[in-house]
Amino acid sequence: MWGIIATWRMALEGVQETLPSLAVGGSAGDAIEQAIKAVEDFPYYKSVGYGGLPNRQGQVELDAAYMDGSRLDFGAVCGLQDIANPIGVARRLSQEPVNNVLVAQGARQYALDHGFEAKEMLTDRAQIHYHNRQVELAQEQGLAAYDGHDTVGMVALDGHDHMVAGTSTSGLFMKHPGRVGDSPMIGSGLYVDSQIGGATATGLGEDLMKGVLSYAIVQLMAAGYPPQEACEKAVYDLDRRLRAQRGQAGDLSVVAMNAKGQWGSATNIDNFSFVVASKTTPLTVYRLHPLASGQMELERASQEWLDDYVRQRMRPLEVK
Ligand code: SD4
Repeated sequence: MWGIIATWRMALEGVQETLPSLAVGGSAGDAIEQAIKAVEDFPYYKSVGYGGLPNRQGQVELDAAYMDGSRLDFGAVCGLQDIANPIGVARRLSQEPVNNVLVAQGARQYALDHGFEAKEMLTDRAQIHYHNRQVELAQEQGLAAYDGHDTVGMVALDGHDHMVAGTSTSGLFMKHPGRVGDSPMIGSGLYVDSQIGGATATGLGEDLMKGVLSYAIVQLMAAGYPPQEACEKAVYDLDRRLRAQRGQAGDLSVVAMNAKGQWGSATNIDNFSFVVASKTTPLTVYRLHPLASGQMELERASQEWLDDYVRQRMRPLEVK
């Protein structure tokens, strides 16, 4: 069996690129790195890699993580600036005996020392978004600075029963400098064990971390839950708990795949999209709509919706 599942429609092209290789025994690790790099390199996705939105001081700080589900190797970078592909650095760090998680200047120095490409990651377009948001914040009360954040997270299974997970993000728009979310945190943004399965999350990192959500899903799968039920239970339980204790819950969205290539997804927001393909599932983008019961209504995205998603992200921007 082989398969790959990823958060958001933006992962489609990257995932598609990996399928010829995965189908003939290519490695899950290479698939994750290749697919996430494709998202990092696309300048119009404003929450991952090049073109990612900056923090409130106007600097792009990137978080990424890579986990190998067989050796349980884990590497991550937090607050990395001006390096083209954070996922590659996270993967390289996962192979180190120690010093697997590096932040800020130390992460950047490591990347440069190991031959990773230096690149100015703040685009003109991201600067317009930043400028416009500052104008909007000054004009309108109650506007959330944090809207528009889509982390890419993926889990892959290859034909050698090997599973890998990865994440990459610029985090929340207008975040405090140095702020780190769930994406580079083992167990929260991602977790994978080749004997069980893997999961990855997107949404409000501060809340995703409270449930250590990816690890929780893998533990539910270990206890026998199919991926779909594991995702629904983990998201529903955390959402309910947060609402009961704190009066509100941030965005929580997850995808998971088990060691047999079965997959699942859940969310507490409307219209969370994800991409999946496996030996038995043709490449598909789904849109998810949560029902009051905690179960999910799964809708296959139409070609019109897929095209519109990219058109919206590439539309000309006006300076406010
Ligand atoms: C974070 N979880 O930094 C990330 C942001 C994200 O969809 O996933 N947005 O909190």
